[in-house]
Amino acid sequence: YTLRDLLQKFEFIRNLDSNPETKIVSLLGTIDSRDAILTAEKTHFIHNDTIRRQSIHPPLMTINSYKDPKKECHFFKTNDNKVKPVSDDELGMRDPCASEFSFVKGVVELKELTSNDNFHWALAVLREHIDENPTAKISVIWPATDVHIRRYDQQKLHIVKETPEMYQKIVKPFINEMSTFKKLEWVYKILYENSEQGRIIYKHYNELNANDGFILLPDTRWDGETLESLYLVALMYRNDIKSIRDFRPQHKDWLIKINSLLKSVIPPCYNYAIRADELRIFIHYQPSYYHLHVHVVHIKHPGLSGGLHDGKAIQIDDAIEYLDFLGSDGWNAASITYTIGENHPLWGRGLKDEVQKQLKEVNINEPPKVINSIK
Ligand code: M7G
Repeated sequence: YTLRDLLQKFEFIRNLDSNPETKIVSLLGTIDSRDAILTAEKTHFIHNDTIRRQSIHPPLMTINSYKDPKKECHFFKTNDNKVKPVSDDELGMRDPCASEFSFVKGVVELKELTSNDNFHWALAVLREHIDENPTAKISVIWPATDVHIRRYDQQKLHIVKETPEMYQKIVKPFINEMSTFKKLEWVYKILYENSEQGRIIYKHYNELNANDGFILLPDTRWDGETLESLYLVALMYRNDIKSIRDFRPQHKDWLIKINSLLKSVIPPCYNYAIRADELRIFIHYQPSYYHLHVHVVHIKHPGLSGGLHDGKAIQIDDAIEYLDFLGSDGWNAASITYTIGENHPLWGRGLKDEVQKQLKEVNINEPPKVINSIK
């Protein structure tokens, strides 16, 4: 099925989540009687023409070489698959209002609401275009598993301090169950079967040292249009690190190399419209997928719907730095505090009980059943 077919067959069941800040809505439904999650996200406004044209002509990827990524990344693939160097004109910033798709020149309908003193409000319809100014990014997960549905469903969050003992007893067995080929198939398809090949931004791979390498590509969360919500993901070839818990001092040099490669490769890919120190580079704990991958996000990214802002993100710089202090067992020996939703399987599999135990140990009682009742 194409995404258009999937949309036509979608039968609504209920709302999963909606966030007016991030302008994302997720619905649960069925397609051919199997569960489906439909997500729509409004795209940002045009205010930098250069970036939009970039994403239409994605940068040419570099293979096996990161010696001079800047140079390589100044070449782009055009739609008819030719390689073209970037002109000076394309490198410069433009007047954001000049575009016929901007919210200045691109207003096709306007309904003035009110004005008061020096304040004026109106509703507007803007000119849209599928390449130049698309309205929204739509994605479908089908068939969706229970894990997907729980992940997207609105849920109550809790702060958990996971000790090394809790990791061994509760989390590690869960991670082993989640590390099957089937659950990580999309990762292997990108790494080994050319899935999403046209979207790859950078590939660092050397057959003699395959474990060293990674593939950098846009995360499905990114609309591919708005630089300020840039969201990339770097998938590592090595499969011996399932989560940050497996980081050991001997991984330090490698992690440092990955970190600086990401910082040096990404800015030229986007015409230096983003700088290295505007990139938030982090990993999640708990992640949804237990195969090492690194998130790279623009510092201005508004809300990461259950990611950065709810305490799952560990900056890669911190993860590296701590290896100096954690001893030979690395992150295996740390207590890690993070946020987890009640729908996460680990909450029911023991984290809930442990949190209650920890609170009792420091004499924090359960809240009374009725709070602030007025007699
Ligand atoms: P995570 O930390 O395991 O999960 O990150 P979480 O962020 O959901 O907590 C996995 C990342 O991979 C997420 O940012 C996903 O949006 C992204 N991702 C997931 N899938 C299935 C794909 C995919 O097929 N392609 C791409 N490019 N990214 C994906």
